[in-house]
Amino acid sequence: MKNQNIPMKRLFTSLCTLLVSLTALTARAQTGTGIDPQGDAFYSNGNEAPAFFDILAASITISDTLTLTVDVAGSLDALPKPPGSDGFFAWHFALNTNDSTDPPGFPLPPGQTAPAEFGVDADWDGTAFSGLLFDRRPALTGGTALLYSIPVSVSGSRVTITVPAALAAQIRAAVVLPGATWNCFTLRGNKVAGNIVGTEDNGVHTADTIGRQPWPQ
Ligand SMILES: [Ca+2]
Repeated sequence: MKNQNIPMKRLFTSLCTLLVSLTALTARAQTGTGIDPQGDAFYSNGNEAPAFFDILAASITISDTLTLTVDVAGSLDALPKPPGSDGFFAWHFALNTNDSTDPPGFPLPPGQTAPAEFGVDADWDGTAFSGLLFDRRPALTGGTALLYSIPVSVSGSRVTITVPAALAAQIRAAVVLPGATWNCFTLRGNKVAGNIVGTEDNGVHTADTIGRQPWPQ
């Protein structure tokens, strides 16, 4: 019996170790979700916005990667060409990781500040979706925002943007609690000299918004 007990003990110990590992993995993912009514998507000029801009829910899940999703009221298949010269549609997340700093500049004009240290976009240019992460923190010390191309996928009426692990680690490290927030909005606009410039003067019109949500923790 003694000889049989030793393998059983080892098996039990291994199972416990596995369970602890799985628990640690599960505990590490944190999700924040915001919901929004249907039928409330209007451009800032008062015109009703398309259903693919009408946000129903948005979420951010933090694990090794950051996963951001937006569910909208209309299909994202066969989207039209955005109006205007070099027009684009965007499903945008603003990540205000530090509520005590407001970086200036991109995607706003030089000198204009906004709370978000990071932005995450899914952009549609009339041909394809692209994912973009921008880190606005360098502008706090006279530098310029860092831009990264990141994966985006679109299925039905859901947009999913993934921030890869190395970049997600930078965002996680930048979070200052309490006060950190995230929010989500949809917009159309025109790119100026290849860049998104977020002012109404440049044809940017927001369509629907989920306001600031507490950082998941
Ligand atoms: Ca901030």
